[in-house]
Amino acid sequence: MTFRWYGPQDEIPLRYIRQIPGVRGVVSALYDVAVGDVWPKPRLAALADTIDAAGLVLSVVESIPVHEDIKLGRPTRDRLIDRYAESVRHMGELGIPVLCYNFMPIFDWTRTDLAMPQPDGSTALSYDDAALSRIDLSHGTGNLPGWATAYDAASLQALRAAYQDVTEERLWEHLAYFLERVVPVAESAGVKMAIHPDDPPWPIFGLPRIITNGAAFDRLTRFVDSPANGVTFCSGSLGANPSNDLPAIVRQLGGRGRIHFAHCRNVKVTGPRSFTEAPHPSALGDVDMHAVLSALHETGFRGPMRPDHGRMIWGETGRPGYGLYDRALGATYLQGLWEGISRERGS
Ligand SMILES: [Mn+2]
Repeated sequence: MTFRWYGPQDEIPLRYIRQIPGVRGVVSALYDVAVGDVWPKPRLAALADTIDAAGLVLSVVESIPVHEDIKLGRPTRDRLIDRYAESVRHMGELGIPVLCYNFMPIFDWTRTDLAMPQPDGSTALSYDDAALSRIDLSHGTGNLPGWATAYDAASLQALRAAYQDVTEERLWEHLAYFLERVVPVAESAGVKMAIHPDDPPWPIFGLPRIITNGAAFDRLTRFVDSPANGVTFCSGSLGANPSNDLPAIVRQLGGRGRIHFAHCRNVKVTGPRSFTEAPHPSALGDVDMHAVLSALHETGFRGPMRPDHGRMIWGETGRPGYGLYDRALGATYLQGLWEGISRERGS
């Protein structure tokens, strides 16, 4: 069981993470390296040492961001891909086994409300496509929850204009180009690449999104047919679309040994392209967590898992989705479920 930590700037100290029952792995990154720069090996080693000193282990890097020029297929991409591969090589040399990354144009995970009040008094992240369509991006990302300072008006406009010609198929080509060059490096470095599905799993702001379902996972893993070319199974991202059969996706990808990391969280689908993040237990959302973990167990998954996001409970304040308490509850719930499944299956 692992837990995401935003580095020394995180309000949650590693010594607290160490006290969550059964959590031994940390998921982290170098958050102050400019996108497109090589991650210096000494900096990555220092991060791993800090985590090690707390009695934990850096088991996943999430994420090394992919530069927009790579996603856009611009001529500068070759140099950027070389640098990306160099960072992956550094991971391998330090024995960090899994890299979670994504290939979403401009926007990473996106929500329309970062603190939607819930009936129990907690707050949760939520998304509503109709609310998203009302967000005015003409002045930059100031009106988009969680993205306030990311892009000013001019840079966002230029970037969105650049994506006008990038159809889904072209984005797939750019992803294939990237993987053909990075996966062989990852394979020889002993690093498993694990793409995170797009969140939410549909196009937003007119930008293409392609990693949205099991068929996309399958296509991606066949571009470069290497065990190093795998996926992060995120039950919350994929579960936002009720047509995704989560246990079937686990069996399909896990059966081929391509699930290298699992994000397990629950969502309540509240309408078409609308959802609220729910507490982890199956009964409280639309993800059948028992079925998901059973499928993971059955296909031999023994890699790192994390509770992904949590609600804000017990008056906690902090980074939306990344408080301590609800994620800690998620981690213990998931371990209880896993223990039950393991014992029933006699392994
Ligand atoms: Mn996730």
